[in-house]
Amino acid sequence: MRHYINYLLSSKLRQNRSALFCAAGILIIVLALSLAVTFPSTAMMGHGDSEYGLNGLHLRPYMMGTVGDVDHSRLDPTKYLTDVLPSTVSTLPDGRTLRTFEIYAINKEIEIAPGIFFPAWTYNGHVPGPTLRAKEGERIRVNFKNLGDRPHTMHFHGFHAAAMDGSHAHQLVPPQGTFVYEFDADPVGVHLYHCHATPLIQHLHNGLYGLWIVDPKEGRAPAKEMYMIMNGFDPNFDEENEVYAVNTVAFHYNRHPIEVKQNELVRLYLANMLEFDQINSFHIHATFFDYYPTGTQKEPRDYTDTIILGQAERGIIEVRFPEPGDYMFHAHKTEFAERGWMGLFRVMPTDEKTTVQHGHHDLVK
Ligand SMILES: [Cu+2]
Repeated sequence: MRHYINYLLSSKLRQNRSALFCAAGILIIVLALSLAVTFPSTAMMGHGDSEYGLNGLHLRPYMMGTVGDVDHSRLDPTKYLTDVLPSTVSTLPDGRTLRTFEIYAINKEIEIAPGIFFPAWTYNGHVPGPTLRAKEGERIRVNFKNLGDRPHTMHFHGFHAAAMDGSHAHQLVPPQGTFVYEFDADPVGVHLYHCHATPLIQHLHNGLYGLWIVDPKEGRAPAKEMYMIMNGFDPNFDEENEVYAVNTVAFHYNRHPIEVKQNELVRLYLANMLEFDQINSFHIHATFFDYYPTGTQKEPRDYTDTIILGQAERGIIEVRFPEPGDYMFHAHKTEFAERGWMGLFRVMPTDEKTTVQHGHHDLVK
């Protein structure tokens, strides 16, 4: 670069006054660009083309993450990770369990990265909406109230009568309206619910989605269980995501690593609800996991460290970390990872002398 600048300032050019101004202008541009390359924070922390673009994220140079933290009293991805919506339980005349949930739709401004606010439409004031969980064969009743300012619905993935689908125009629940969704918890697996009002792209991207999990009657093996929805946000409304995350807040699990114990079985209920982008992915470092698509089968389909998911694809990941330390997990799409979809598992040592295990596969016998 120096040679180029010297060339621009060569005596031949200096003879020409206008060329000198030209050279000085180019020099300033070159210096500015080299500064931007040397000190990315200088370039990224300014306001560029978009107030909410990469610049607005205040990315740190040389390490993943953002500067500062969000207000967790408004939205807490750590709490979301293990929270299930409380339900009331009663017994039906036929002896079956009736499980009742209360859900409301409400507009709420959420903080998706430090200092970046998004006018979300939410279920129960949180994005993602609360996790609904029940046992196979239970009767489910969801008392839905729309406290938002436009029609919304709840559309569940899984088995139910057409009248409970929450997808047709006549099934829209107007502001201040209510509807009772009722169906059997079936089939076993990890599913979704989301609003099905049009335009769908708007109602989904704005935050109206959550997990709906049906446990097998016999249960699953004991594990540390967590809920994760991969999502993204378009705070400048250009129909492209500027912020990516798992459970809404960019880099949250980098700032607040997820603690697990060495060798313990970790079970993730994972779904992709990313709008605008065609695919999303999930990758864990330094180990492999068992993957059960939609959680419907007893045997894993894959033993891998990376899976690809389209919108509404979901599944169960079972993983163990045999060594203590910090392990990254992130979208294996670098753009998504560097704009917030990145986190850490912090593996705490145990005293037990256990076999080194990756997933359910014993590597040392
Ligand atoms: Cu809606």
